[in-house]
Amino acid sequence: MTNSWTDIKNTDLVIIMGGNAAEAHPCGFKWVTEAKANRGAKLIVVDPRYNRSASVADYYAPIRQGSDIAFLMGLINWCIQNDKVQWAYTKAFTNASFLVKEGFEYHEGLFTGYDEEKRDYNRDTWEYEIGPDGYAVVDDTLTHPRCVWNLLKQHVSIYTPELVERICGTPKDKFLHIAEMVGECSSPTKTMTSMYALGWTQHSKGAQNIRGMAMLQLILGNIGVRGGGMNALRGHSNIQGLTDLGLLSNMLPGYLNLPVDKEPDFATYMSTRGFKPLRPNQMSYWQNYRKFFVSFMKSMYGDAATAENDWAYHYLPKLDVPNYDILRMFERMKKGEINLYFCQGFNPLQAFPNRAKLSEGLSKLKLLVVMDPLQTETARFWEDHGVYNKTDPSSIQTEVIQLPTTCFAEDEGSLVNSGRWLQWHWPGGSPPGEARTDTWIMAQIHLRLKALYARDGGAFPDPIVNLNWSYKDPDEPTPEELAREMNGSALVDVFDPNDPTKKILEAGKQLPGFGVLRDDGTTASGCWIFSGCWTEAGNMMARRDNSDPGDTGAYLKWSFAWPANRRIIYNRASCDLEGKPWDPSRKLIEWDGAKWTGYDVPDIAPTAKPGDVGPFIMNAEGSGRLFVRKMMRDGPFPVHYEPFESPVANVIAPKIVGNPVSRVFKDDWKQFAQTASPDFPYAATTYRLTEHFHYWTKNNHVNSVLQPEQFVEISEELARDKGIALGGWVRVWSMRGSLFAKAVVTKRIKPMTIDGKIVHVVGIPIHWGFVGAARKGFPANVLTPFVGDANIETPEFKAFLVNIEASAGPAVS
Ligand SMILES: Nc1nc2c(c(=O)[nH]1)N[C@H]1C(S)=C(S)[C@@H](COP(=O)(O)OP(=O)(O)OC[C@H]3O[C@@H](n4cnc5c(=O)[nH]c(N)nc54)[C@H](O)[C@@H]3O)O[C@H]1N2
Ligand SMILES: Nc1nc2c(c(=O)[nH]1)N[C@H]1C(S)=C(S)[C@@H](COP(=O)(O)OP(=O)(O)OC[C@H]3O[C@@H](n4cnc5c(=O)[nH]c(N)nc54)[C@H](O)[C@@H]3O)O[C@H]1N2
Ligand SMILES: [Mo]
Repeated sequence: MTNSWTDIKNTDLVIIMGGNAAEAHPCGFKWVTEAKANRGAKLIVVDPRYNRSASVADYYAPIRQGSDIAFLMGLINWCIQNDKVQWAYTKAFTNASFLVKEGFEYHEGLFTGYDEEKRDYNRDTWEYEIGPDGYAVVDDTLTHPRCVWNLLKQHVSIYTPELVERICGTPKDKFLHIAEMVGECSSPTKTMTSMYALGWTQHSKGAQNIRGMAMLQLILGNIGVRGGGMNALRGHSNIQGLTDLGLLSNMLPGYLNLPVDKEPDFATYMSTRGFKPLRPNQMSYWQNYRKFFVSFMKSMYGDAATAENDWAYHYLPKLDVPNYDILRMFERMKKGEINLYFCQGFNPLQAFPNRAKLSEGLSKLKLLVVMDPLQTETARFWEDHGVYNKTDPSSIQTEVIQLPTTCFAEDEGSLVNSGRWLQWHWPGGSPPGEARTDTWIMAQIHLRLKALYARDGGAFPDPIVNLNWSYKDPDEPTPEELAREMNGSALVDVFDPNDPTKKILEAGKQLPGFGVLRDDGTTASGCWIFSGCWTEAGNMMARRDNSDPGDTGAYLKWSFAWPANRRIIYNRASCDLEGKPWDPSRKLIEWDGAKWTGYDVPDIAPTAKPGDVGPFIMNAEGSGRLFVRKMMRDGPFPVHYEPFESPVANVIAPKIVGNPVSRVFKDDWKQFAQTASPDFPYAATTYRLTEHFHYWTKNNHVNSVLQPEQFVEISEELARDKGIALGGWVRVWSMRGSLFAKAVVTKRIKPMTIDGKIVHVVGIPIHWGFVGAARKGFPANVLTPFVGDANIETPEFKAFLVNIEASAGPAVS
C-alpha cells in the first residue's frame, strides 16, 4: 500500500476492482465502512461477479475477467477528453512533460523493438530524450508531440466507452457512470482510493493492470494524499514481510537486486546503479544503494566482508535466468532436473496451476522436505485418494520427510501488514508434540551443513562457513536477535560525515534509522527499509499507543511502518508547489517556510524547498511515471491483451494470443485451449471464501461446517442451457484436468456480451483438497493454466476456459 488501512477512512470514493475486500479482508474492510458512515464516501465495485463487496457497494458494474486494462485506459481517456485531470499536480509531479526518444512507436498491440522469436522487446527506444546538460528534456507546455502527455493521450484514445463495452462487457452507461464518479476526484479536495488484490495480479499482464490504475491515480492527483493511493491488499498475514525481506528469487532484502551473471564483480554490478538524477535538484534516493548493499553484506558476513574483497560480493549467487520462480522450478522438476525440494509453509500441489504437471514434477524428485504444522496435500501427493488424487504409489520413488513446525500463533515475532506496519506479536499457545519453530529447524540445518563443509571442504564453502551467526544460542536464534539484526547497528564508532570530530553513534549501538547507514563497512543492517524498527529506545514494533493527533488516521505511535515510520509514502505530493496542502481539511504535512512539518513523517528531506525537489524521491525523475521507460518487459504503457485462454480474439490486435512477452514453456502451449474454442466455451475464474483460508482451515471442523463442500457458481441462464440444477452435481473440465462440484446457480453471475458474443462466467472457489476434516474435494488448480505474468510470473489463475455439464457426481468407491 502507498497508504494504510486506517487511512481509508479519509477517502471520498473507494474503488474495489481486482479484489473482493469484504470477503478476503473483512477486518480491513471496516475502514471502508468508516469512510461511508462518517464522510459519506461512495463505494464502487467492478467485478465479474456481484460479490460480497458489491453487495454493500453504492455502484456495481460487471467486467469480464482479464479485461481491466481496457477499462482503465478507457477511464484515463475519458478523464482526458472531459478535462478531469488535476492539472497542477499532473504538470508538476508526473513525467507528463518529459520527451520520449525519437523512434519510439506503438502499433496494434506492440511497441517498437518486438522480437517474435524471443518473445521479448529490444527496449532501447523506451526512454527519454537526454539533453546536452545530461538531464531529460522536458516541455512544460505539453505541446511537443513526443512528450509523455501527448503519447499517453494518443495511446489511450482508442479506448472509447464503446470499445470498453465491446472488450469488457461492461454496459456503456455503467462505464460512463463510473467515469463520472471517478472524474470528480480530479478536484484537489476530492480523493479516490484504489483497493485491489488478486483479481488484478493473477493475470499474464497483472503488473500492467496495477500500473493502469496508478497512472489514473496520478492524473487525478490522488497519490501521496490522505484517502488516496494504490492500495494492494496483501494476502497471508506476512506476505508483505516476505517481499520486503527478499524472498523473491531475484531480490535481496529491502528491494535490492540479486546480481545476474552479467555482473561478475561488484564494480560492474554498481555501474548500472548510479541512479543519477534525471532532472536538476532531485533526490533520487536510490543513490544511497551502495550504503544499503554494503550494510547488508556486513550483516550477512561480518568480518568476512571487507573493502578488499568487495564486501564478499563473490559469495552471492548470480542469476542465469530472470527468475527462479515457482513455475520454472516445477517445469524443471517435471524434466527431472531437480533432486531436492524444500517446502516450508507452502502447499504447492494445491496452490499452483495444473496439478497434474505439479504431481508429475514431485514424482521425479529424490527428496521432498515439508516443514509444516499440518498435513498437506503436497506432503501426501503420492497417496492414492481415488478420484480426488489418483496415483500409483508403487511407481513413485520420491522420499518425503515431514518436519512438524509451530504455526504463527505459537510464535513470537513481527508480521508486516499491507500498510507496511511491522507489528510485533506474542505466542498465543504452546506447540504440540514434536513441533519445533522454523527458526530452530533452519538453524539446525545450517549448523549441520556448516560442520560438513568445515570437515569436508567442497567447491565453495566460504558463503556458508562464513555466514555471520553470532547468536547467544546458535541452536535457536531468538526473534529479538533477528529483529535487532534487521534494524542494524554500528560496528565501530560512527562519526558525522560533515564533522569528523562529532561522534554520532557508539560501536555496538542499534541504528536509529537508515539515514545513518554507511558504505564503508562501519554499519550493518539486514534490511535497510526495516531500520528504525528496533532502536536503542527498544522494540518500536511492539508499540501500542493509538493516539492520533488531528484524527488523521496516521497512528504514528502504533507499531512501526517502513520506511522511517512513514504512513503515507510520497506524502510531499499532498501539497502544492508552495508546500501548502491541496486540501486544507486533509492536511498531512506542510512547508512552514523553513522545513516540512505535520502529522506524518515527511517523505522528503526536512529542508528541501517545495519548488525544487519533486515528491517521488525514489525515482531519478523526482516525479511519478505515466510512461515507465524500460522498466517493464511488456511496455511503457499498458495494452489490452486477452488471457492466454480467451473466449474471444483480441479486438485491438487479433493475431496476438495472451501477453506477447509472457514466458511459456513449450509443452504448456499444447495444453492451452484455442481462442474461442467450441470445446471450452466458458470463461472461468477462481477465488476465495471468508469461511476458509486457502487449504489449511479444512483441517478445522468449524470452518469445514461453515463451508463443507466444493461448489462452483454459474448464472441461471447457463444452468438452463446446460440442464444444471441448483445444488446438483456438475463436472467442470479444462485442457488440463477435471473436477466435480455442486452447482450454485445464482443471479450474482450474469452472462456478458463480448464483441457481439454471449460469454458465460464459471466461478470456482479454491479451498478443497484430499486432506483435512472437510469432505474431500478438488482444488481449482486441477484446471488452471501454467503461465504467468510477463514481469513477475504470478500465475494466470483468474482467467481461463472450461466446459461444464450436469453430472452424477464423483464415483466414490
Ligand atoms: N478468508 C480468507 N481471507 C483471505 C484469504 C483466504 O484464503 N481466506 N487469502 C488471503 C490471500 S493470500 C490473498 S492473496 C487475498 C486475496 O484477496 P482477493 O484478491 O480479494 O481475493 P480473490 O477471492 O482471489 O479474488 C477477488 C475477486 O477478483 C475477482 N476477479 C477475478 N478476475 C478478475 C478480473 O480480471 N478483474 C476484476 N476486476 N476482478 C476479477 C473475483 O471475482 C473475486 O471477486 O485474500 C487474503 N484473505
Ligand atoms: N486457482 C487459484 N490458485 C491460487 C490462488 C487463487 O486465487 N486461485 N491464490 C494464490 C495465492 S494468492 C496464495 S497466497 C496461495 C496460497 O498457497 P499456500 O501458501 O500454499 O496456502 P496455505 O494453505 O495458506 O499454506 C500455507 C501452509 O503454511 C502452513 N503454516 C502456517 N503457519 C506456519 C508456520 O509458522 N511455519 C510453517 N513452516 N508453516 C506454517 C500451513 O499449515 C499451510 O499448510 O494460493 C495461490 N493459488
Ligand atoms: Mo496470496
